[in-house]
Amino acid sequence: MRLSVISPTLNEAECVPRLVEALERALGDINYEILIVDDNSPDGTWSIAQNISLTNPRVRFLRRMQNPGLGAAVIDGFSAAEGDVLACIDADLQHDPLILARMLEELQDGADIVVGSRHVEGGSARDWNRLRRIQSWIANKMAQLLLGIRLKDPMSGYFLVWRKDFYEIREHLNGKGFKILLEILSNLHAPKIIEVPYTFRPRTRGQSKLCGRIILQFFHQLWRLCSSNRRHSTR
Ligand SMILES: Nc1nc2c(ncn2[C@@H]2O[C@H](COP(=O)(O)OP(=O)(O)OP(=O)(O)O)[C@@H](O)[C@H]2O)c(=O)[nH]1
Ligand SMILES: [Mg+2]
Repeated sequence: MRLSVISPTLNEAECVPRLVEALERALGDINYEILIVDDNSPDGTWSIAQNISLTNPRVRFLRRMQNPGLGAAVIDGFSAAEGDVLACIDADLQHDPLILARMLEELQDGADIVVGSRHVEGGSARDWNRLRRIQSWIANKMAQLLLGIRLKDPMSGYFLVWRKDFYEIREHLNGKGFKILLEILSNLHAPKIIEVPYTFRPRTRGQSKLCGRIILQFFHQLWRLCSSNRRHSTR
């Protein structure tokens, strides 16, 4: 069983070396590879990843020159991965790598998809301000109600999926949204989902990419997924 850990990056030069170290500590003797999928970041994130890959055979990188965007980067990373299991993790260390081993166990024990969750017991996003909490609550409720997703943290960007399942749905995935997990969940047929709690940490390096344009993209993504679900259910 091989695990591929895919991390999409945009201007995360300071974060990438820390992420690689944290993953190495967390994954111990698990058979894994790390794939940094960078959108040709102006801060040279891809060259930092390239330098690490020269001395660390577990690390690879993709420098994407076209079709920028988080969702498209994850799809390309998953497509280039060699493991049986694909993990998606943010580079900024807000996702705790220490739960990866448990997430992998849950998948091997029968789950189709395992999600790192801030909203199940034991999880939290305690450093969020009031506005971010309200935004997150609204986004969660909309995703749960409009897409019928029974998941406490459907907005998570931290998840594991079997590569064979990704290949089955790959051609139906639209990379235009920021929330690739919603695309995957909307395309898998009645998946068994397990949520593993973790504490979403504050970003200590680099800058957030969450902005008004991304929020608009999210509404567009929800509307698109919701109408395509309706089309399928009325057929
Ligand atoms: N390749 C690629 N990666 C991206 C893009 N946008 C964001 N990312 C990466 O996706 C991950 C999540 O982005 P963040 O900006 O941390 O989003 P967030 O965690 O929802 O927001 P914060 O809590 O404010 O950090 C990070 O590793 C980013 O570098 C993009 O357009 N292309
Ligand atoms: Mg982040």
